[in-house]
Amino acid sequence: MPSTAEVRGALIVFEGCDHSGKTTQCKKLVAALNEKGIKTEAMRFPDRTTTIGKMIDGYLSNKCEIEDHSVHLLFSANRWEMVPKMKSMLEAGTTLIVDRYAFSGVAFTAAKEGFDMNWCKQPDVGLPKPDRVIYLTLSTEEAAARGTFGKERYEQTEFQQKVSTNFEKLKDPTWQEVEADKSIEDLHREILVITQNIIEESGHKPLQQLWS
Ligand code: NYM
Repeated sequence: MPSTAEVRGALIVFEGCDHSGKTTQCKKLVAALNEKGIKTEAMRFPDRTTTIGKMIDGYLSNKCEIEDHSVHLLFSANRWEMVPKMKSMLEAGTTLIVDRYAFSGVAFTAAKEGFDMNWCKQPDVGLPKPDRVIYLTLSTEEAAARGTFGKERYEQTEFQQKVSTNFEKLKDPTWQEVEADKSIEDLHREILVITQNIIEESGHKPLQQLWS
């Protein structure tokens, strides 16, 4: 069990549509922060390594069907199962860089027919609240032109447009919107400055609860 540090780590979440560059940026950021001596770990949701995550992986890669409400709850359960680990790492002073979180959960499920955003939020109420959401924006056309779009479930332009609209509805003034339409290095430099500020600001503030 890691011990409690004087200054807690920051909880920083990356959100955005598929292929907006989140994963690349998260990896580079974790490496850069550690190089600067800021203890940092990467996390991602869904975490496909757990029992629940393996079910989600089967669903996303179209190997199995899961009813829409049920899979929404599985995505949420996949976050809750990580909460004890997240809390103990944050308390031990480790900053967490998280690739997707509950906002993806809501934005993707609410893009399906017959889903209400408020219903979608409920299972994630009370999760650790991110100190900042870094929201990478990119036009759906640009995202579609980047790589293997269309391989997994949800990777269709029309669906992604609905997801984008939902992210816009979820966004609040604590989100930091960053235009992702630039080179990997330029975007990285911009994000590194932003995150160092967040880490400094968050260390002495208590961790809050999401949507409660
Ligand atoms: N996704 C992700 C959801 O539908 N609900 C969630 O709660 C989360 C965290 O899974 N298309 C979707 C968004 C992505 C897909 O994500 C897999 P990734 O980052 O490509 O592994």
